[in-house]
Amino acid sequence: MKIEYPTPQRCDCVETLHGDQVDDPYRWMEDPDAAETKEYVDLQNKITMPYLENCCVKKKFHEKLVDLFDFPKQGCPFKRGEKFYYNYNSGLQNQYVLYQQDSPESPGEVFLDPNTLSEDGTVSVGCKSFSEDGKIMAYTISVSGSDWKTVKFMKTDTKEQLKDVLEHVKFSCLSWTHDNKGLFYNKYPKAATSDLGTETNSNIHQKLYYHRLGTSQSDDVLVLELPDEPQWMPGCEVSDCGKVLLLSISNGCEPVNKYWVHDLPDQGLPHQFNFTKIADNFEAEYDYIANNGRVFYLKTNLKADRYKLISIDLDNPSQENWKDIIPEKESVLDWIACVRSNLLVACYTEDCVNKLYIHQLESGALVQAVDLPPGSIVGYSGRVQDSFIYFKFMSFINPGVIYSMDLSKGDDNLTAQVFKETPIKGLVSSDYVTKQIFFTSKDGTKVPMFVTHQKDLVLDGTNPTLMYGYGGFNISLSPSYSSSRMIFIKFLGGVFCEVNMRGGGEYGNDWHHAGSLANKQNVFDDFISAGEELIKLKYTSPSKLAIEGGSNGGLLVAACANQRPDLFGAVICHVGVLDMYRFQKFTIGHAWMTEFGNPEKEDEWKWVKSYSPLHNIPDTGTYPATLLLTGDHDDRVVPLHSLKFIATLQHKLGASNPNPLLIRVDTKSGHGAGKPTAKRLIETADCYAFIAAQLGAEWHQ
Ligand code: X99
Repeated sequence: MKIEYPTPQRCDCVETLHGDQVDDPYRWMEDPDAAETKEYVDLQNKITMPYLENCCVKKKFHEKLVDLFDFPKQGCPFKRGEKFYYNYNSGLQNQYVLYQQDSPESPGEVFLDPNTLSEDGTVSVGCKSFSEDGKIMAYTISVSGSDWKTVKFMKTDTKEQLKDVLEHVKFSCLSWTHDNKGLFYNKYPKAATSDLGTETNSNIHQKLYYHRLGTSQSDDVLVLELPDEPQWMPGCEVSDCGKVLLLSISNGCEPVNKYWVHDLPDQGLPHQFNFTKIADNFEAEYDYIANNGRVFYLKTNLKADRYKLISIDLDNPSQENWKDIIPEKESVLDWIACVRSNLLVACYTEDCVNKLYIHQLESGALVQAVDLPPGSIVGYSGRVQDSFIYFKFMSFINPGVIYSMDLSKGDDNLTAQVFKETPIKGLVSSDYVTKQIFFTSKDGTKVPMFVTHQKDLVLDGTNPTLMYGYGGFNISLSPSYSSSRMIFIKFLGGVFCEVNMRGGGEYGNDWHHAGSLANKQNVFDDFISAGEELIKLKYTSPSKLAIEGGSNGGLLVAACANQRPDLFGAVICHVGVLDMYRFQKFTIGHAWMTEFGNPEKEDEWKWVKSYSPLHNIPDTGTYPATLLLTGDHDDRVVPLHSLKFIATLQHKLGASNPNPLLIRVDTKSGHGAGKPTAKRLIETADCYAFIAAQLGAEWHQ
């Protein structure tokens, strides 16, 4: 079937970039408010939507997904004040509901239900932060998936809403002073438009404020501004004892920060802020874990590629006096929490699966390892004042188990009890297997991937296979359950493969740096090698191999499609970063220069020049079937990346390519966070319908 693509105007925008002539004929698409841009989006959707509707498994997939996703899901119970809370979704609710209860075993009652905030579920609740006495909950609201937040407040006993409202909030901390009178948060100077989240202007000059309950936002106390450093972001938290304000300044997405501290009085704020600089050079990351008086325990990567726990005496803070409490190990320390005043719960990543350990706080000595099957820890609760923990475990074939551990009876023979299992619907876990395969990448590096499929899969090179990856920002992928992937495996005979390329955090900061900046190509090489390995092992063949990624993973799949169009049968690219010459100009894009480099510097521009998806689309040849997805309120990776890319792809190859080159632009949708279940399921069914159609995967009931 021949598709007639739109023929958008090509303007004569040409720029000289470090001596190169760079055409940008679709520059006009960078204006989201222009009538031409909106019209162009409509034209594309009018081709894509009917195309997807006509893919033969679309309806079946959606029906099956609605059925198999309809099981209760919940988070770990946590204690605030005298009450317990947990997030719960009965199955298909658009947004999780927050319940309040007297104990984790007693029946809860609805405390905050975001589903009541809009008809279609596009208003979501983000962070929640309780005052120290548990009497007030601050929470953020976001509309249509935008990163912009409104902070609201409610009383936890009567559920009464307070009249306080905080606006212009994005990438914010929310941290209460222990007098329960107010909180610290971050605010940007002003938002540009009324339809928040559709604008593209750069997010700079974030400031740190303190809001006093019962007062107007315009009277908030300015705690810190950094007028000479518009891109720095100053977040803070109050120590568990309430006596110290811990300031963390970040400059981009690299795990490094400045770390400043300030004493807080018992009531109110200091008259003025003169921070003590504990670390002031962006050399390492410092993350507050606990304190015992003036001795502070911080997680850091200072001279520790895979992170460690150190202590710093604030009365004696120079670096030669810092102590290692839990030294760096072979595996990566992901997070640590202090519980029961003197214990630490530490979560590590070992070969891409999570492990939990319990340590003593002061000595750092190991108390015990928690026995778990291979998988991920996807939820945790338990704070310094609690003598219990809850954690949630998940794997590719386990939709979630919440365990509890009672720490009130000493340290001997601590055992995790099953608190809540997730009933698995329509599937028998034991019919499926997950294997971890280590393959050799282009430069000889060993890289792991997980494959999950039916137990009786035949390795004859014909299985529809979906490869997924992210590969950046020190973010690790670990096993997780997905109803749609299980449907792909069970009803389409599929193989699902998650690849742990360099650029992620799976093996520490060195693994990250081996796939960022000048080394970014290693990420694509690893992913391509993973595909070649699956073919070599007879799981699949190029025409049966689909790749999917989002955000930085959208960049991944687009770069791989450009470099190896012969290797893939279908490409699903969600909210991708695709114009690597201009990403830093829009919203929070400047923060990614720590990962991609600064295109305004000639040496660093050369890094992105070699792989920027928009600038490396082949001029001839066959391109794999491609579906781009974005949302009109994606203010993390603005839609213009996808719009310019699809226009260029269709212009260069649309007339000759045998495979469809499509874009789906959702309205009232953002980068992903807060997306209502109804939208998620439709979008997911669209993606798998496209994949099944391109790979020729048949539905087996
Ligand atoms: C971000 O862009 C996160 C943005 N962000 C900050 C925050 O820079 O949310 C920040 C500073 C302080 C507090 C909170 C924030 N991220 C997060 C990247 C990947 C990430 C992102 O969304 F590291 F996970 N990207 C989209 C990277 C390329 C595509």
